[in-house]
Amino acid sequence: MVHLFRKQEPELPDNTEFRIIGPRSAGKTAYLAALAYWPRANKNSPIASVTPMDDDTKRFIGIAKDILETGALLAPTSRPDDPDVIPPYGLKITMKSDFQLSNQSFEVICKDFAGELFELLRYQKTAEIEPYLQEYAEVPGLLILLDGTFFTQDPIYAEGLASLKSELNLRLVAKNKSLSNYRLAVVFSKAEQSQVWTHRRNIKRFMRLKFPKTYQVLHQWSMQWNSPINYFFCSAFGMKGNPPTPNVKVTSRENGITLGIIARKEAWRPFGLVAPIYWLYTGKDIPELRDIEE
Ligand SMILES: Nc1nc2c(ncn2[C@@H]2O[C@H](COP(=O)(O)OP(=O)(O)O)[C@@H](O)[C@H]2O)c(=O)[nH]1
Ligand SMILES: [Mg+2]
Repeated sequence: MVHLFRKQEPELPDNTEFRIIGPRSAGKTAYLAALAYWPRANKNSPIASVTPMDDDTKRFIGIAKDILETGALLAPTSRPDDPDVIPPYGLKITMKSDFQLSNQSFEVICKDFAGELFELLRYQKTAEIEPYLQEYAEVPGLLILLDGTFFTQDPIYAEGLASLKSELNLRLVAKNKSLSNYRLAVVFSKAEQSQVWTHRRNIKRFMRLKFPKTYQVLHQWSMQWNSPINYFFCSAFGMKGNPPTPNVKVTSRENGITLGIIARKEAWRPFGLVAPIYWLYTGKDIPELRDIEE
């Protein structure tokens, strides 16, 4: 019996590491911080808990709280020459049993990489970042995090992603890895902001309207590689109250970049953080994990 039951489980890849890539200030550190700290799930959320698996991750949770509550450490994430020195954060994500998801709990490992990498890719300065490119090609998939509020970056995102695609292609082929197994979860951050929130029900339409060049590059990428791609919205801060308003005190909007901290800590509930990760590992898109309310 046990054997039969096991056979029905979709297989998780052996390697449940992923990497986040995205431009500076897209919210990569905030995304990981909110995920690790996991303040308060919606009572209807399938997620029971997110727990750290090691001391580095526990320490990161302490920092995470400061990042999100006080805006501390919003200095750009550093980029050592060797990504091996960056601690991998390990998180165990556990689902509530009543959702009967086939993977009740799973462990993921991720590193917080600097946004500068995206810029260097765009300028095709790849020699400088070779060890990072090797890491991207080692993991089974990437979480591409883009600033959903920064529409004018569309051509820049498109260029960076086009370069990422060709660089990854070279390295996957060199490693004898199949392109068609490589997964891309594309996540638009800051989705509690009204210019994104109004599109929350139709992400493809949002992309066609606001990020058409980016969408074209990503769509062609997945067609050419015949590889899985999926699109998500997320917010490290979430909404508060009824009717819902962004739970963010925007501290500045410098050159189009939205910077902010949590407005009401006791109402803090990020959304959409686990859906892309669950999809990266299982290929399943669970609407409740997207957690977008009316
Ligand atoms: N409104 C809003 N701001 C966010 C969100 N996530 C991050 N930010 C802000 O975006 C800025 C850059 O975030 P950070 O995580 O340092 O970006 P990184 O450079 O990609 O690591 C900070 O001021 C964050 O407070 C979000 O979900 N909503
Ligand atoms: Mg960062």
